[in-house]
Amino acid sequence: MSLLIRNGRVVTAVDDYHADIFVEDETVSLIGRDLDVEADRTIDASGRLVIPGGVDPHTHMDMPFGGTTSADDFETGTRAAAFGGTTTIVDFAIQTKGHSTLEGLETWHEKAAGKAGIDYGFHMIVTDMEDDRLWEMRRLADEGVTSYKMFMAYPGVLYVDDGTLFRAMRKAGEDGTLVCMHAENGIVIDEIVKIALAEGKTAPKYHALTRPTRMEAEGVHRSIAIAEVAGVPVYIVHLSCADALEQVTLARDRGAQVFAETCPQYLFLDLSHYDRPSGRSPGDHDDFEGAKYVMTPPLREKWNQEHLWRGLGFGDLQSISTDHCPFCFKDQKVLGVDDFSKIPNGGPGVENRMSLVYNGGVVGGRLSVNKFVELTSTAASKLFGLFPKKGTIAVGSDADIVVFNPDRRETISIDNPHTHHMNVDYNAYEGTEVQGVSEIVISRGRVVVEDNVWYGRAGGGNFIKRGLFGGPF
Ligand code: DUC
Ligand code: ZN
Ligand code: ZN
Repeated sequence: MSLLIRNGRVVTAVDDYHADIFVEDETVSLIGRDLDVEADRTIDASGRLVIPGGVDPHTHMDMPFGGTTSADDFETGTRAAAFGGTTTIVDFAIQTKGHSTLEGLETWHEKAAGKAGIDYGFHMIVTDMEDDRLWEMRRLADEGVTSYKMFMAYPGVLYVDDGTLFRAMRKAGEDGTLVCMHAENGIVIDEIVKIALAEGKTAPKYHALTRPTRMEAEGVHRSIAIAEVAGVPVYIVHLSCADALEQVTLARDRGAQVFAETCPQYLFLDLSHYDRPSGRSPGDHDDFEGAKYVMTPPLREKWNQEHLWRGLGFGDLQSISTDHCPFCFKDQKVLGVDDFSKIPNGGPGVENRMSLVYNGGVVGGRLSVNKFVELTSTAASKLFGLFPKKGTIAVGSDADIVVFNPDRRETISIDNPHTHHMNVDYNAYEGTEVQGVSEIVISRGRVVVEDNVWYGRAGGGNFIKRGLFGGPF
């Protein structure tokens, strides 16, 4: 099977030129002007950007959490990702406390195999790591799971203490792997939550008000310090605020191997969303609309957003992921209708990331088009051992390619079939108009989305064994 993409403006993290791209089977085999080749199919990309498929290094499909399970599984979630121009995700397998991480990996393989419509990899969430289990970490790396996530938040659930953190970090450093950190002081936060509930503060907005930015900044500072002593690079996930960013910047300025991502929710949504009226009839959980935005870290005061954009522009933040972890408003968020601490934490976004970042970044004059590709695809590919198969368009790379219309506008809405394929009953960006839409999405040489129709198949995506951490960059 061969495919010729003609007349497009090819944009990678470093290039910007007009050319044809010839794809044979799953990879790019030729790039040039007016290519004289025969192909099974030709796509005319005139007036379009031709960019590497998006790489979202932070999703939670089919994840048990908060007494329920995230609403997208690997089938619905990867399909929605593809509609939005993302062709690779790195999801999080979880180690059940007291059990082998290898068992956890097996469980996540079972969840994804035969379901994922695009390629995927796994990080491993480590929930305990005694000395006699440390050998598993190297095994995981050999299995292509070359990064781990640990939580300083959620005591009693996913939380690990500093000793565990250090042990696992030291081993990861020896093995050449990367540690991802959910950096928030969960012990202090839980105390603040107890105080709020005792005072009768139960509404969704108290989720945000009990998680101060200082506690995120403290987690970032502490995890970086421990990582420096352990001798391992660290990647701060879902960084949400200026306070935390300052810690990353300070550490990078003194040469520490620290990397960080932020997410669209922290760039486009803010604290005021917790006070949004429901628009429904009184009595129907009228003051509960804010539950849609209960995620961790929470949305912050709006002024933080300019700091995050600046961090992206200056390179202190390397990547934009989604932390896609959707829960339905009616059936799942409602678990916390009388107590914000019982609202399942997480929100949807995997489908809307590329358009949101293009619109806010490139159209908004904050990012070059190359930087847009770097932040949504290339940097994550490099950090997480996927490059150059993923994250660029080059001879020999996987043909994960998006034909992106930089002029087309859509209004993101649960009611707009062009913007919402996620298996969740609301869209966090409802009513946001974006310019820049993924029109044709190609996964390893196969068109999986065109004209808003799904041509992929459950099981069409492959598990990707990722390489070791290769930075710094
Ligand atoms: N944050 C969320 O909002 N959901 C899942 C896990 C996390 O860290
Ligand atoms: Zn997290
Ligand atoms: Zn997450």
